[in-house]
Amino acid sequence: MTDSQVKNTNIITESYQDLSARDWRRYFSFSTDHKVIGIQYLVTAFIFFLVGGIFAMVIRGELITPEADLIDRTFYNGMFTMHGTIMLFLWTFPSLVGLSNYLVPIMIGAKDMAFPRLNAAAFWMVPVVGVLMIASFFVPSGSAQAGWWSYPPVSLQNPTGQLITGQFLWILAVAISGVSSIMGAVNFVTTIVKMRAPGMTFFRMPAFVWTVLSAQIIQLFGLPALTAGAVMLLFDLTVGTSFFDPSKGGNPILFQHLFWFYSHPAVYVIILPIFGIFSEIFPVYSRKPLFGYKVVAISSLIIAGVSGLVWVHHMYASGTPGWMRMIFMLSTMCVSVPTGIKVFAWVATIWGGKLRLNTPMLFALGALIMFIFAGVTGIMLSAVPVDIHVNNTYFVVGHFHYVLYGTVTMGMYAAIYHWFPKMTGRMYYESWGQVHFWLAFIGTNLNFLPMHPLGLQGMLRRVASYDPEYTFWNVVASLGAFLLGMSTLPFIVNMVSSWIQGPIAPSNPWRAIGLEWLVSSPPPIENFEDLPVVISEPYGYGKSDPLVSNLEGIIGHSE
Ligand code: HEM
Ligand SMILES: [Cu+2]
Repeated sequence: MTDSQVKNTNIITESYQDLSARDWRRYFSFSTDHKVIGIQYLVTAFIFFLVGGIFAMVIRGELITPEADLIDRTFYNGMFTMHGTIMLFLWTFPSLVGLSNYLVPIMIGAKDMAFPRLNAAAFWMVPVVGVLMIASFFVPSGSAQAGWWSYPPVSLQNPTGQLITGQFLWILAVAISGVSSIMGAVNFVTTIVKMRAPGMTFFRMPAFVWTVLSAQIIQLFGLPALTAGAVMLLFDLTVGTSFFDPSKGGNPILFQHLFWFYSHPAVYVIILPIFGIFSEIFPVYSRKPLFGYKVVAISSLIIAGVSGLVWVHHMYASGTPGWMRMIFMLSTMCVSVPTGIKVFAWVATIWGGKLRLNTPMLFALGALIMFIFAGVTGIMLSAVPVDIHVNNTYFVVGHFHYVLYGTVTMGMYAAIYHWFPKMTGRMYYESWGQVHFWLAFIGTNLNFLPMHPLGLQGMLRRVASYDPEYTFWNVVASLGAFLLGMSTLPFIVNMVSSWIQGPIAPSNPWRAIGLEWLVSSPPPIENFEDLPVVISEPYGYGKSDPLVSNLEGIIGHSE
């Protein structure tokens, strides 16, 4: 580069850098801007993803040999408990809430969320949850060890007799996280229902917004059950009530109902926005409208509804009577209908399209393939005889990691790459993105596929040692896990270096259709100069209809 070129880029970037220098400090403040909050959520969640990932490495390090020789068995219990808890409550939920926070107001043509201060308060509870969780490693009892679902009576054991135990901090953190999520849900539902721009009818909303709406409705009806269960458990643990303690006449199965009444639908709170990401990304990189948009949109609501009627499939082995198991087996299988419709719609969208295999598309395709596999093992598990056979084995662990890593985490990566230019005003480096994808895709399959034969052969989950006959697949899984852990490095390098010095992003690098792509990258403080007036349906790929009637007014006259 010659000197004059360097000077030139400096001039072009100056105005952006002014903004980003100011932004840098805003990320550490009680900002009420939904875009700042969105990025605060995403970065915080990713830091906890790394923590949960390190715990996963410790677990897989222990499991590379049959003997429990790397760490103490009690510590192992703490590791899988905190790994699962952190991954769910501090990675998937907050990262998706962050993405939704960033995108939903812009996608529906609003200047912010309905309740900006509530939004900021909900975010700042997340670091509190994280600190409580991590602090639990430093109390005398050590961290919680009763698994991420914290069933009594195991979770009520308190050998050290202290008040502040790891389990106590765990319950407190989960309860706070529940309150934060309820606050978020009130905000999202109100925003989507009340803040849409003129002309943005429900059936003109991008499918992603439909999925967020459906997911947040689940939060509203489900979270009170979990939060109530957590508070009752806390009372049992600390002040001697006996809601769940069988030795004092309590009923531990009641906790399982309260827990799963929320925690099954919770998996849809997580997966629905990922379905939304698929529905946004496939049309852009196939240059075709989303196939069956209205049906896809409505399917999200149907999935949310049915998801409230299936929770006992986690309790087939909890002494549930046969007739009840049959009912829940059938209702569970019903969820596959609207889900199958969506899978069909995505495949039909991609089919015959002009595919561009950029990093976001690769991640979305990889995630879709792994979701289809997880769907097959999921249907297997919904069948009572299969579940009774593999209950509490590695088959289940394999299944849900295909969902939580293969689909959710990979889908999150697709979204981060796709909207990175919009959020930061910089392009990421494509070749690093490709390396990240292939390492992650191979690593995920090497890591989690072997868990299925292990489970079918009878290897139990939550054990630090195992019979030597299971060694082979465990070695493969651990090597896959280390590869997967390493795959995160090119991602971090890419994100940090492109955010600091990547090429400046235009407002619409992917030639995508949507309100967020009409405004600058990053969007101005209140997103739009004037509210957009929406005049056509989303996904007009291959058509030439304009999306809004007042483009000039939206982006302001300075451009
Ligand atoms: C490199 C990535 C990962 C590896 C190697 C890994 C490995 C494991 C292993 C081996 C277990 C079972 C431990 C045991 O039962 O003894 C486990 C449990 C679990 N993992 Fe992961 N995992 C990874 C990523 C994730 C992600 C991204 C999520 C969620 C978003 C997740 C959620 C869970 C949950 C909920 C449990 C259950 C914990 C419990 O039994 O209470 N994992 N993981
Ligand atoms: Cu379930």
